[in-house]
Amino acid sequence: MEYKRPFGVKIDLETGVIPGAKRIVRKLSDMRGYFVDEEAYEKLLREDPVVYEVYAIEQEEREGDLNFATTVLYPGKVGKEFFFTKGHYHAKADRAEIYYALKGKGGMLLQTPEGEAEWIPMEPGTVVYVPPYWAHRTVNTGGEPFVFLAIYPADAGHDYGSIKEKGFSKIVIDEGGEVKIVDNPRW
Ligand code: M6P
Ligand code: ZN
Repeated sequence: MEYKRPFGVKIDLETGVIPGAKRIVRKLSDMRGYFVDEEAYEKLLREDPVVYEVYAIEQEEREGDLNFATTVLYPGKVGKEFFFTKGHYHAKADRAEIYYALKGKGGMLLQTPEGEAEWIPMEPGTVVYVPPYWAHRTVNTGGEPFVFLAIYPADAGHDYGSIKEKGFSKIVIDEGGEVKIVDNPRW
């Protein structure tokens, strides 16, 4: 049998960069319709900031194998809403995932297909278990880049559809300097 070769890579803990990884950049213009305050979105779009970058080491989509990726989620807000990742279910919905926070401050919004939401705060050292079937989105609630590692089954895939349409049942906002998890008015 032909074995795959093992390897080690070193994550730059300051920047989140994984050498040799595939880099994906998500700018504000890639996230039209995701934020609640459309006026604030259009205004900030003139600058079109990078919202997050992903550095992914991925294998062929095969059961039993693992992918991993760092995400560098920049600080910022659209109106009151903190910058976040798009968020997704897994295409193979029963696949779980592990996140490990490396730098900065934020949290994860998770949601069942029925719309039951959970908020897990994250700081360096926090490990989050994403159970099968839960959609997941990370949010930067701090003033510096929020960097974390994610490890997920190689055949999990991404299902963005329903999150792109409806979002999560909760949103994460800055209310007078405090982080608040409130009902999504568009849900
Ligand atoms: C983590 C992993 C990736 C995911 C990325 C960005 O690194 O969960 O699979 O792609 O976050 O999140 P999204 O795909 O929702 O934009
Ligand atoms: Zn995932």
